[in-house]
Amino acid sequence: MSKERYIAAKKRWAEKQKAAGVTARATASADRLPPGQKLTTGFPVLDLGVRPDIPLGEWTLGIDGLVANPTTLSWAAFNALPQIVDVSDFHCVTTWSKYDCRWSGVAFTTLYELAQPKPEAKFVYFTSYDGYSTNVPLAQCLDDDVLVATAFDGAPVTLEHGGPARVIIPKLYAWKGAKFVKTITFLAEDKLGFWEVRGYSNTADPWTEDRYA
Ligand SMILES: Nc1nc2c(c(=O)[nH]1)N[C@H]1C(S)=C(S)[C@@H](COP(=O)(O)O)O[C@H]1N2
Ligand SMILES: [Mo]
Repeated sequence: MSKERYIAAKKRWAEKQKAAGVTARATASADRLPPGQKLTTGFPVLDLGVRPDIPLGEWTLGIDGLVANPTTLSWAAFNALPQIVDVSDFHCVTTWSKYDCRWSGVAFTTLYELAQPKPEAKFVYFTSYDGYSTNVPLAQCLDDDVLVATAFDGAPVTLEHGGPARVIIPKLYAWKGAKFVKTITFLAEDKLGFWEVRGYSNTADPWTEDRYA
């Protein structure tokens, strides 16, 4: 979380506590749930009604656009890249949040270093095997908690949750993370994705309830 967001969250928390007549902090997680969200312990599934079951032998991840080194990675080549584990909270725009999601896979920064985007590249456009797409500024993709995940809680990401590989961008509403990811394209200009052209916010910040454009 950026310092500004952290301070804003603390300020909202303080105001809530004051309104409730609380003088001492009661729980450590009061400022962890973004405004308008409800905590769930389950894991709802959100998709377009299509779950493309790609055999691993046919799966590829393409990295293209404004890059010095365009690549198409096989499942074996992708999994041979350095792996990371990141625990993060998940916020869906439909108001559910899930804490402590333990994802593992390849850091976005690793794919960035591999592809060597040109200086003009400022945006990233993700396309998926189900026809979904979404777009994110490159700077946000380079946060150290952004990854292409192949496992959740130590087990392969299931098909319903976007396996074999899905994008996780914890600081944004979850529609910015493409399940069933197929291609990562680096662009100079922004290009709106599936939900972004249908009225969802382009910036998608859970802390400011930046839900719809
Ligand atoms: N390819 C693809 N990615 C997608 C979606 C989708 O329909 N297709 N839905 C998005 C939305 S709205 C959310 S909340 C999360 C849901 O992830 P989950 O089904 O694992 O909870 O995936 C996002 N990524
Ligand atoms: Mo969502």
